[in-house]
Amino acid sequence: MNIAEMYSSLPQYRCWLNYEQFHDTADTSLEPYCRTIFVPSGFKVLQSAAAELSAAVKGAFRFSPRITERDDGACGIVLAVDEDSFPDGCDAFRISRSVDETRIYITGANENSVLYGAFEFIFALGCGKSADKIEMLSHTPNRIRIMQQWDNASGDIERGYAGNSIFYKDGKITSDFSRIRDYARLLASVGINYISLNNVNVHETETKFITPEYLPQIAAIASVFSEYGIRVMLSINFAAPIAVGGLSTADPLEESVQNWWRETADTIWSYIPDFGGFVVKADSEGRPGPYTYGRNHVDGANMLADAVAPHGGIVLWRCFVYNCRMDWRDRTRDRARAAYDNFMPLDGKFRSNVVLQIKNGPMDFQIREPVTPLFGGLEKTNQMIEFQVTQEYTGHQIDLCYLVPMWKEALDFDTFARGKGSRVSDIVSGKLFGSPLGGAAGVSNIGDSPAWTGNPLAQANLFGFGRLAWDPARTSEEIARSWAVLTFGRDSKVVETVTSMLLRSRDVYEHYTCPLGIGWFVNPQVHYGPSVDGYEYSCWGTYHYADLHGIGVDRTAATGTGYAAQYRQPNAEMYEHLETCPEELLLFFHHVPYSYRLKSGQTLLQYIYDSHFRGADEAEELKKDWESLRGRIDPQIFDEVEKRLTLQVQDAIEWRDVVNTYFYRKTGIPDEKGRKIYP
Ligand code: GCV
Repeated sequence: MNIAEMYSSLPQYRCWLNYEQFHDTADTSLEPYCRTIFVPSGFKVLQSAAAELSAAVKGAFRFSPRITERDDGACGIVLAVDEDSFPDGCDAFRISRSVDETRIYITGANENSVLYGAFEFIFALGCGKSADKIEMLSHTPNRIRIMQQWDNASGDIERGYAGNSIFYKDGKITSDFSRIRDYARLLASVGINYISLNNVNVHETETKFITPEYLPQIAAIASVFSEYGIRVMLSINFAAPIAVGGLSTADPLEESVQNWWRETADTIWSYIPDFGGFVVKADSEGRPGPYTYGRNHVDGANMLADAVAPHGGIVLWRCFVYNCRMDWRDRTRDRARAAYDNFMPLDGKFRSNVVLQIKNGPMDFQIREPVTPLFGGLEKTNQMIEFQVTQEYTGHQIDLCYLVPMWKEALDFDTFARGKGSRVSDIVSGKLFGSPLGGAAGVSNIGDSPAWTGNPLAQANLFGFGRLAWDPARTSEEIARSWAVLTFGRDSKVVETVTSMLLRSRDVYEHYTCPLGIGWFVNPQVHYGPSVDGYEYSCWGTYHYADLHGIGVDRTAATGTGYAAQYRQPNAEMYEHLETCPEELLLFFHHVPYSYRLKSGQTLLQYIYDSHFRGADEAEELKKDWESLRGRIDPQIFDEVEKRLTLQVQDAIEWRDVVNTYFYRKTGIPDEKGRKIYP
């Protein structure tokens, strides 16, 4: 028995494609259309669309539709590519009904788009939409919507909180593709069109993935994804010409190195004709890169871009480049400045098939950070935004933390790069500056746990990443609600409770962890649980500078590190001054005395105490809300979530007490409300 067969009866494994329960939700007005699916033969992605529709119909109406390519005039669903109706070249689909109401047409700009349309129809079925409300037109502004695995060949996943890799075990690539197929279905259902298969930290074995030793197996995985319109990419080791090529250098300006990469690209594409290209972490956290040879990121990225260009490949070059050997004693240095300082001078110099992949914030996926000023800075370079779906600093998929609201904030952020309304979403889509390529990358949160994401509620983040990458205008609430309906069915108490839990969860997590944008109060390395000074005297550039008077990092131009001045006006001015800086980011930009009065009238210190008491209480409320659903949810899902919420409540209490005690000890000032703070 393969893994998919083993797990396929579990609702937690089926996620939001739990067609069994569509029986309770589907509207009967759609039933006549579902009897026949018309689909031209010979197109593999269209065949996947038909197969998926068929499975959903079976769940909804308990019959299997007839699938045919011959139009015999019967009532049915027609799947068809119609390039002419979608001229802008982006993925787009339309669902429409014929005037005589005998046909539902799902048409798309290309095969992939028809598949996305089919899934949208399936979602409509699952959400109980009726035939007269089925029509819609949807297109994405983002050409690249990529899921990135941080999976290692060993089977471990860097920052993975849902078990081991579904791709690798003990240095070997799996030969059971059943689960990979189901992953491809999940990803395609939310519009993902690329996947990178290995960790950006590329170790010895994965360095060889680009060689004939591993390419047949990578190609086998790629062909599964390709049936769902997803192109495979690989993270590469910049020093591969030395490590596997036997050259003495990886200098990007050396002809031998350029030739090696060109030949390597030719070889890869001979195995995988729709290969996507490379993801590169270079000169970052000890990874090799062009700096070793006195070259810069343009030299490195363009060399790879030239190698993959003849095959239509792209290079996603990460901007997570900073000095990780800093001296905590030196308060003039600031890690937050690094991406901008490193990449702004290179604007306009990258090839057109290079995309700079930029983390949403300037530090590293904290629960609250400003948006990186590189968005709005760069004007002549393809850019995409990187979000961390896996919950490294946001609760390890133990704590509930629905991340879509945070991602929305980043995408909606106004950079003022072309005046008011210059949103990040329009920069990464390419619209604002007319860049040909862009989009969003998500670091995957799945592993081999039965629920994929360990915590079944963390599936909402996987679903949400795709839905937002396809359409950044969707709201956090509509994404949460539709996920809840598709996952749990239409019991309105369940849907309302789960939606509300998801929407509150990011604030709850922030309340009991790191206040007002300061970040980094976590235990080093593991990045879970409180340790206020855990990173304070380290080399990582992650300081809060708390003393007996105040806390926060002065990043102003006037007296601090100057980071605030990396933004365009009026943002730079807004962040520069304590009075105009958004309060949720106060400690990111300013060193603030504990006695400083916030807009609410509370002192900063009292805010820290209050938010931590509040956060711990709110965690308990989340748990109570979940308990109220006992008996209304699949028991395994219920238990998996309950188990984690119990831990979350304990952890929130630990956070509350550690953080409050820390500041009480620093200041000697008690809580105004007389609550228990341990001395
Ligand atoms: C893949 C953070 C994480 C690392 C990760 C790195 C990155 O520093 O802690 O595990 O490495 O980000 O994004 O490259």
